Order: sequence, then C-alpha cells, then structure tokens
Amino acid sequence: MPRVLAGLACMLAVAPVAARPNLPPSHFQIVESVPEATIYGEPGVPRTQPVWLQMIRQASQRIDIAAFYISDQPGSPLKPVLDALAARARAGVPVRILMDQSFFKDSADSVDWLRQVPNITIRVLPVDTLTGGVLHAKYMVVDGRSVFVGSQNWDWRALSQIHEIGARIDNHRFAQTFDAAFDFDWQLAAKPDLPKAAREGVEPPPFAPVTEQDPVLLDAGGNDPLTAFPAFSPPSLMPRWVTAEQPALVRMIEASRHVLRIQVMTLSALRHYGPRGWWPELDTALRDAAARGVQVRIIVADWALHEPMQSYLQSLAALPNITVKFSHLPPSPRGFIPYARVEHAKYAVADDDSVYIGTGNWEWSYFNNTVDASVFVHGAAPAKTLIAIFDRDWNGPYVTTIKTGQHYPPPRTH
Ligand SMILES: *[C@@H]1O[C@H](CO)[C@@H](O)[C@H](O)[C@H]1NC(C)=O
Ligand SMILES: CC(=O)N[C@H]1CO[C@H](CO)[C@@H](O)[C@@H]1O
Ligand SMILES: CC(=O)N[C@H]1CO[C@H](CO)[C@@H](O)[C@@H]1O
Repeated sequence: MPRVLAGLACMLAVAPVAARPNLPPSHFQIVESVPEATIYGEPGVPRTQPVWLQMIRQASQRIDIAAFYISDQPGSPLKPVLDALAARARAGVPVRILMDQSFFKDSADSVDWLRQVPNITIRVLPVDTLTGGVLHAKYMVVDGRSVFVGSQNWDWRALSQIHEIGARIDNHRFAQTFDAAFDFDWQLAAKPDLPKAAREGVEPPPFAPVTEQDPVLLDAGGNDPLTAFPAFSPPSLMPRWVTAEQPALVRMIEASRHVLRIQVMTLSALRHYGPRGWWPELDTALRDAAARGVQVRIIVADWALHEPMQSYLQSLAALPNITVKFSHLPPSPRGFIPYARVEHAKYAVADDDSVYIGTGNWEWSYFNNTVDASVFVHGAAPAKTLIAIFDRDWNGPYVTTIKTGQHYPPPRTH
C-alpha cells in the first residue's frame, strides 16, 4: 500500500466519526418526498424514507418523535420505518413518541401496534385543551445529535403521494435544543399544567441552546459557510429561551432584497378558525417586501382555494411584484387517494442565501396556538437546492397563476 494511503487508513482507524460516510459531525441536508408519477424529485436530494431508515437504524441511545398523527397501510413505505423503530426499541433504545390528542383516534391502529413494543412510550399532548390548537409538528431527534424536521407527517402518503420538504441536521447542540423543546412538551403531556410549565420555561437552560442570536456552523458539502438555528411555536408551549418562529420568519422576509420564493400548503392573514380577525405580521412583511421591489413568488396548494382564503390570496396577487400560483397534482395512477396528491411543503428562500423549512402552514393558529418547529439556514448551498426545487414547480405543468376576478374551484380532498 502506498505510504499516503497507509497513513490515511491509519487516520481513519483512529477517527471513526470522520470515516463514517454520510455522517459528518455537523451536517445539513435537504430531504424531499416525491409523489409518484410526477415530474418532481431533485437529482442529488435524498428521499425521506431512506433518510428516516438510516437515522433510526443508527440510533444507539434514544429516539424522540413528535407526530401530529401516524397513518400506515399494509405494504406501505412507512411500514419499514415503523419496523425499524420497533427493532431499535427491542434492542434496548428507548423511543418516546409525543402525539396530538385531537387526532389521536385516527392513529389507533399504528398506536396499538407500537404500544406493545417494549421501550416505546407514547404520550398525548392535549394542545386543544391547553391553547385551542393541535400538535402539528413533525420531527425526530436521534441520540441527541441528529434532527429531522419538515412537512412530512408520519403518514405513508407523506413518503410517496405528497410533495414534502424536510431537513436533516447533524449537530449535537442543535439536537440538544430540539430535545429541550421536546422535553418541555413531553413533561406537559404527563402533567398539563400551563402555569407550572410557564414558570419552568423561564429557568435558564443547562446548556448553550442554538438560537437566532447564537446559531451553529454546519457543513453542507460546499465550500461556503452555513449557519442554522431552530425555531418553535407556540410561545406558550416552548422554553422561553428558544427562538420563536413568527418573529424569525418576519425578520427573514424583511431582510430579503431581490427575490422571495415561498411554498406553503395554505396561507392567509384572515383568522378563520377560532377567534375571527386579522393577523397582520406576516402579511405586512410580504406586502412591504413587494413594495420595496422584492419579487415575491408564492406557491400554495389547490387545497388553499376555499373561501375566504382564495379571496385573501387574490388580494396578494392584486399587488405589483407579488405573483401567487396554486398547484394541482395529477391523480395517482392507482386511482383516487384521500388526503394525498398535494403539495404540503412549507419552505421559503430569500434571495440566494437564506432558507426556512418548517412544519406549519402560514396562518395565525400555526404560530400562535399550534405546536410547530422549523430550521432557518444561512448559506448558498441549501438556497440553491431549494431554488431548484421551487423553480421546477413554478415553471412546471401543475401550477396556475391566480388572477383577481377569477374563481378557482377547490379540489376534492377526500
Ligand atoms: C416593483 O418592483 C420594482 C423593482 O423590481 C420597483 O421598481 C417597483 O417600484 C415595485 N412596484 C411597486 C408598485 O411596489
Ligand atoms: C433501555 C431500556 O429501557 N431497555 C428495556 C427494553 O425492554 C426490555 C424488555 O421489556 C427491558 O428488559 C429493557 O430493560
Ligand atoms: C399574539 C397573539 O395573538 N397571541 C394570542 C395567542 O393565543 C392565545 C390563546 O392561546 C391568546 O391569549 C393570545 O393573545
């Protein structure tokens, strides 16, 4: 063996972390779910199922999951994921799953199956009782070093019948911050006492959390530096010292200079569920960006075409420098699938260097009383990837530009 290679082999032998492919110590990766029989799927961007499988199979200490609901079907791509989870639990890795109460009954089959596996604990967070919202977040934290967060529900359709965007972040302090948010809600699920949680939420953290003021440096495979921080909603169901989503998102929009690309399933400033009214923060930031000369490009799903959301979207589309399109995916070759064939991703790219990937739609309740989570990233490489994903959609065959004075019928969802 040439001396250089021998030296390299020796180095790898003493540096097992560096030797493991796909798992640098601090790494950021965008992950896409592609609905079958569509033009989507960015080359080089990994798909959700293999990423989840890899994260679960590598777990050796613990797995924490926040899930809106769990929905599986025989032979589905989610089944191997649930099997892998059960296999790690049987091997002695404690698995904690935190789920929403309002939708819990819809997960009965999967929950019954998971509950009989040793070392899997499921708790239910009564968000409806606590704040009037739901636990809508979808994320996984593995061994306090690896996080997955994004629009993908624990639903077989989210792996093969819905367009979804998520992110995998490998970083100890980032994962610790996510785990702190998870623990806060996990304790609340055991004892739903909001005043007590509020008192505990102001206690200083036992570590340096990753925040907007103190982001982490990550590697995304390119040469450019990349920083990231997580953000959470709602303020009443998270420690006070983590970053709140809404102000972080507003600041990102305010900082945009040229082009703002936004893809969300639904978007409205009209508070339609719960107390009626107007939610100005995000709306003002968007209109202000357009008025500054930023080209604002928004893609919503056709599920957003119901009223009064369609009228709201038309009010945005009426402005110069704002274009709103809705997407309508072709049906599955297998026939109609309820609650599928939709673009469910929630992300934004400001200019060519600023990225947000989240779990909530852009409506008041998702920031104010619903549990959601996201990652904000500064860096050219993830922006380039998300711009490619967005532009494929924006210039593709499934979108229609919303024009004022037109009426677009909402699709069948189920
Ligand atoms: C739209 O953006 C352009 C620059 O792209 C700017 O010159 C113009 O003032 C903006 N229009 C309005 C009405 O805000
Ligand atoms: C870490 C842990 O809790 N391990 C447990 C997993 O389940 C088996 C069987 O119930 C227990 O023996 C382990 O202690
Ligand atoms: C900013 C804001 O609208 N806050 C509201 C969020 O929701 C709670 C109820 O859960 C209200 O009390 C707040 O005023």
